[in-house]
Amino acid sequence: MTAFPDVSPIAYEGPESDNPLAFRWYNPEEVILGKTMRDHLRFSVVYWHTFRGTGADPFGAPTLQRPWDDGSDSVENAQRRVRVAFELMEKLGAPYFALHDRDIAPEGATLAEANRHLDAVVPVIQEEMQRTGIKLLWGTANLFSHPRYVHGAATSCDADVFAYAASQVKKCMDVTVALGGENYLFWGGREGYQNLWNTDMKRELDHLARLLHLAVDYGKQIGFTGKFFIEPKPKEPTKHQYDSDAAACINFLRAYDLTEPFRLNIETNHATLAGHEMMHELEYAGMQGMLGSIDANTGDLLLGWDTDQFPTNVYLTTQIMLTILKWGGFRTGGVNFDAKVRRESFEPIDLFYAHVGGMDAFAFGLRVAAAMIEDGKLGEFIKNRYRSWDSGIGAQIENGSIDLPALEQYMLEKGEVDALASGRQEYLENVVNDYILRTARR
Ligand code: XUL
Ligand code: CO
Repeated sequence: MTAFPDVSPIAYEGPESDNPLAFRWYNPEEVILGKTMRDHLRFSVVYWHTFRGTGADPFGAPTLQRPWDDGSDSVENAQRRVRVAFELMEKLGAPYFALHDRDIAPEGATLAEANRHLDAVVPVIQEEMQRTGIKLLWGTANLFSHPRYVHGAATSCDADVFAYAASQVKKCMDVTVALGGENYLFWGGREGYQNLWNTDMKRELDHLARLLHLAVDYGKQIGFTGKFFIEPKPKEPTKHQYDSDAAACINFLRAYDLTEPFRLNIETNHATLAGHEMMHELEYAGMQGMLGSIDANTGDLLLGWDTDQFPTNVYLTTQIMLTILKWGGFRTGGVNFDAKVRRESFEPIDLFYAHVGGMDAFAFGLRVAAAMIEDGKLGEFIKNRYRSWDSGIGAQIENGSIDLPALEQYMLEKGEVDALASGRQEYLENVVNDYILRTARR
């Protein structure tokens, strides 16, 4: 069976290609800054949007044509979907994928039944992973779709809901380990609140931390050696998500002694919803040593919700790759396309256009970022801007060898600060455009 008979494996054809199903910039074997593009980017396809998305929205019915999917909740349908998923990922040359437990197998009437469904699908995934060499970037439990999670999962007011969520996490960690998953993720889908009149925030956050500690402890028991991720998002579905942005997540992890096992998975559209640029979120996580992975997508600035569009903006991907390289590149993380084709793009082939475009946009961004780093002009500018800290009074302040009276004495003698230099923002934005345009012309 083939779901995409007309699609051959996507090949690198270079910038001059006009084949819509070829890479212009992503050349997996090409070495950039000492590493292959494949190893820099570690592309990952998500099971949920790509194989479970239907195109339904609050105003309309499903639109996406998925001829291999009979729309049923049967285990056979789930197993067939696995074969299609691996055909797509193999043809894309994506080395990784990511999943929720409920993406790969149907929910059950009881926890035991849901677990049995997983046990029936996981061997098919294992078989396809072996056949293709594609690996699992991370697994996560869906603790937000089922009505039992209406008041939250770990942060529910009902202790049985916590117990159910914890059981789901346990099983999903078992599945992740069985599939050799490199990380395990928590996105706090309904971990937040709508109204403080009915909410004990302190107790809810204590419970959230309790679940994460239970997962870390269980990971040790079952030999999970990967990283745990949490994924910041400020709103949607709840008005106030607890994991609202990188700074809030890091503060939470630090407050509950979880910074060692955890890193952040930063998503572009979530950064936008938090009122930050993606580059800001990455820089903040990076400087704290907490940058783990990214969910690659983009929002629409004219829409205030999580549209999860595929990223095509090379200015954005340049900023992302520059910041990721700055903080040492991906270790266990990768570029995970948490993105969906829009409901108007309903043919199966649109899944290929979307991923090829996203992969190429990131490959292009990597090339620009590498040029910026190799040339060093931008780095030099920042270094030079802070040169007053490298010696004299600046160095004394930084190394803590001067107190307030001594600082006052210094300034009393000097009288006023020396002339300041321009921030040169427009000049620098022009330099960035030069790097992008030169990379495109190369
Ligand atoms: C939701 C979101 C999730 C997580 C995994 O906005 O990004 O798909 O990435 O639960
Ligand atoms: Co995400």
